[in-house]
Amino acid sequence: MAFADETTTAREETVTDTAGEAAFVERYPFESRWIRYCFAVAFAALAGGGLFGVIQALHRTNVYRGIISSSDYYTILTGHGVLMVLVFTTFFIAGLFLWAVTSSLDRGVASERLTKVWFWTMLVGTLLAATAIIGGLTDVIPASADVLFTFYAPLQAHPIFYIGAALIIVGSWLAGANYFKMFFSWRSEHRDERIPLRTFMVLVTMLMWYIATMGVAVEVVFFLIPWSLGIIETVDPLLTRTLFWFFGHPVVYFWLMPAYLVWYSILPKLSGGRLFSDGLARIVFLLFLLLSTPVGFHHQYVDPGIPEGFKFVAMTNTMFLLLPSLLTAFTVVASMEHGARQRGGGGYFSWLGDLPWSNPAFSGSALAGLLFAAGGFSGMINAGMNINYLVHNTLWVPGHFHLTVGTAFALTAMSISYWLVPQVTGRRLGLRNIAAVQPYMWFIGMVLMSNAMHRAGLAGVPRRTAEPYQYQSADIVYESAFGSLSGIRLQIALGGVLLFVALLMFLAVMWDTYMNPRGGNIGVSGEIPPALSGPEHSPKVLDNLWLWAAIAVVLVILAYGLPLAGLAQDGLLSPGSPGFPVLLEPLWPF
Ligand code: HAS
Ligand code: CU
Repeated sequence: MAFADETTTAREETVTDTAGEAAFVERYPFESRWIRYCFAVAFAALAGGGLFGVIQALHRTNVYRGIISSSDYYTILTGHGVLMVLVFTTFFIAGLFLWAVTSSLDRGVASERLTKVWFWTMLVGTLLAATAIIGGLTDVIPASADVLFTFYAPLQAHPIFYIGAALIIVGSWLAGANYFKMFFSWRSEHRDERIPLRTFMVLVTMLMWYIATMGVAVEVVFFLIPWSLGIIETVDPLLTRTLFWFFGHPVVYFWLMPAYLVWYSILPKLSGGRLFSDGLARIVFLLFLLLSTPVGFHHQYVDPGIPEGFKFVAMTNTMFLLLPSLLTAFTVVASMEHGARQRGGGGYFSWLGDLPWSNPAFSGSALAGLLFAAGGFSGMINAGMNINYLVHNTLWVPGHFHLTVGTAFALTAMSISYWLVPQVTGRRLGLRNIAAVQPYMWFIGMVLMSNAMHRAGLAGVPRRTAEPYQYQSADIVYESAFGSLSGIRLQIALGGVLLFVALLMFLAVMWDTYMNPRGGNIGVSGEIPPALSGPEHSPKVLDNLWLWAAIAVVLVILAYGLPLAGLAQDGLLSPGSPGFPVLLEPLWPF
């Protein structure tokens, strides 16, 4: 498959080349360096997380159990989850956002020191948490953290795991402060202008993030850290779970909104056209700010002790929360169609063939969108209180989130790196033929794995288990209706291996790019054409970020005030539970 050069295939009148305009790295060398550092940590986490992923896929499907023993399964699963959804995501997003704000405001960071501080805070946090997790595999490190990425009490990790997680979050707050400082300095010179779209998207995402992380910050700082240090003896598992899910749902939009930033601002240009509507994009982001947090109880439908009425409210809010994604499906596909028609495409559907499918930055983002549509539908099923009882805690749920965070986010991040990394390094993309195939490899692997996971979940196969035999009785019920469970297990393992190969291909391309010489034609243009319907067609009140943030806070208080007060009524630490397993290892040398 040949790799089409975006600058040569796109039509002149829709995507202008930036001949003469300095590449991003030359204009913003400081920002580029820290974006590169963020991406380097993100890709290292992806490599480690991917390795853990394929090991556990082979182990739990019984295809190959020679690498780990089942007693290490939860260490590997925790490593996979934390590296992928906390480290890879957060660092990639920090770099992407720095690029988005810098390029759309056309100005560098307001404080170089702050940039270094947030990066190092997040990195130290990552190293602490990773040390605790790796400690589960070796006696050399007297720590462990086999608590999975949801770190539910009463499962207890070593304190450095929680301290590390807290530092990652504090670092992300400081990164947000950095973007806001850049915005304020721009605002002082552009009083009456509309906020440039990419900066608007970053700021709204960060406001949502500030509200969402309050839940987990309270959980970790006031309960889990003192508890793991032995300062308090018990915690209330239901209260801490509720605080976790206060954060745990909106965190998924912290992953999705950066992917949407790419789909709204870069994908239309890669398609050869322009974004359909700037105003609609702003509304979508504001809807996420308003509705992301008051829905967390949809992860706790089966938790006893939370009145059904609150769960019902969360379900209703979740259904409203489908709206911004459905609007996105319309706007982004319309923009792609516009691009295809600019490239000479026609017909109702045949324009799809005129999209630049051999450009991996395009194909990866589009395929990520396509699989997200499927992930969105399984999300709708999760969200129904009654149907949730059928799928909760089964393999259906990992099937769902590998399509969402594992594809909508991860594949978009990888594919847009093919476009972004040349700009922040000044080097031409390496191994272009491998890059052109890589998104398809991910797509096929994920279709196999996630489809099989969904089906296994319907057969009652539980999630979070190392043992394929535990659910053998389900085979009898299932075999006649849907095929055999052993076939499903094989598809999961095969999909997992293909995903791992795709991941290695991505890393090879990044490495080869880094080895390319700097300077010359980097093969991509960073210019992004304006929307067909620009911000002037939407009301100015959309840019009043403080108003929307205030409304979002009120909605959170309405959704969470009473339930939290109810949980706290019998005391904040009761009904209490001691930690399991009990960890009383010395804190130092670790
Ligand atoms: Fe979810 C569980 C409900 C979205 C992640 N979710 C999870 C977990 C994770 C996760 C990690 O209500 C597991 C947590 C755990 O460990 O326990 N989820 C939803 C709903 C949505 C949703 C209603 N989830 C996400 C996103 C995630 C994510 C996004 C990460 C990024 N989820 C749930 C529920 C549970 C849950 C329950 C609990 C389950 C349980 O019982 O434990 C919605 O936001 C989805 C809306 C999406 C759509 C799709 C629109 C389509 C678009 C595609 C456009 C196409 C393009 C390309 C651009 C309606 C936008 C076109 C290409 C061409 C070629 C034309
Ligand atoms: Cu959720």
